[in-house]
Amino acid sequence: MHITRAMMNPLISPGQVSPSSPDLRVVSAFNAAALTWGDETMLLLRVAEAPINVAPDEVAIPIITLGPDARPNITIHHFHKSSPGLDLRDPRGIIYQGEHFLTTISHLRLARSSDGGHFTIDSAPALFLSENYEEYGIEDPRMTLLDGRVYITYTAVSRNGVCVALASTTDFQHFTKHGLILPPENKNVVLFPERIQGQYMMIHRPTGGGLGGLQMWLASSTDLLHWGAYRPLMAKRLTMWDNVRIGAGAVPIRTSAGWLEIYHGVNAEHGYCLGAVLLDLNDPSLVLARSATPLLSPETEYERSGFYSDVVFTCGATVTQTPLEGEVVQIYYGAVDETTCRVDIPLADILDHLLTPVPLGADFLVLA
Ligand code: MAN
Repeated sequence: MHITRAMMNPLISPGQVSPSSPDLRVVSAFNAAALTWGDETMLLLRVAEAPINVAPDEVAIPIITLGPDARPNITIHHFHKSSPGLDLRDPRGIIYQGEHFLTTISHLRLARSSDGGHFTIDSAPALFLSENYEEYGIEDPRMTLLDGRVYITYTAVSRNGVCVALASTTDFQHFTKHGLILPPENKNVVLFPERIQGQYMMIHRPTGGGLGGLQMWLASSTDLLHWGAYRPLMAKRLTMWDNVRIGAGAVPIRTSAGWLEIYHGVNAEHGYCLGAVLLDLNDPSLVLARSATPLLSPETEYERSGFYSDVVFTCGATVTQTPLEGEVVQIYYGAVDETTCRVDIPLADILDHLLTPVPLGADFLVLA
């Protein structure tokens, strides 16, 4: 398989992004939705920011409060690092007396490029926090073009949990928020780019504890706002590379062999990796093939060490036609929850990787 990381990786680093307010610094610009729009590649970046001027013996938590005029104000909560009941082990968040908070607050920012490599990043957010259910941030967008409108699914985080919200635009200048479409705990929602059997469809990832948990599901809708017909799609595989958790990544790509979905899988040895699954074109609940080994694992320095080490995580891919390799899938991915990178893989190579028979272990627990 020809896996080519962009020579210029990371394509976008936090230092290139201006903060949304003078009280904040940009920690990460990552997990971007991707869409081909005319002659350009549009990325919708997740920009994570943290408070500035924090004393070395303190940790500061940014939260948005909505003023009477509904304008978001950032409030910074300081915790002394030696406070009893404070758990600082995960750089992404703290637990204080049993309650979870995030160390950064995320919004969504546009970046555009005519070559898929050099990006111009907007100086202001495209989508910012404006609702109570977004008070801890909005994260990990995916963009799908449907009926001439770009729909954006994203994770909305608040004290009430991790939910999924929908927004849309037709021009990348004006954005409309449509509200929550899935209650907590749920994330990693991708919308299929066309109706299937007359229905809009999504892949989502409920985050249940105990039985099941952390596996991918399908749902259908007739209006993109009200969802139902929930059914499990695929589970973790106990002795394979995706044995801890899985979740949809890029928006599904139509191929002659089926819907190609690039998803993330986590394992204790390598961290967050990317793999692929092929779903039936007319009935995506039928899993036709699934990566026996990852397509991409954290291997380079910029994928192995940083804000949250050993992570490659995608929210979007584009397909481009090349003279030598035919259609090439350009997967944009976040590295170590800090930067935006790209890896190119010929579509034919991904399909070969998927369709080459491998012995299925007894733990190949596909719920189809
Ligand atoms: C979460 C996701 C991402 C993040 C990974 C790795 O599951 O929501 O935002 O990239 O964890 O930290």
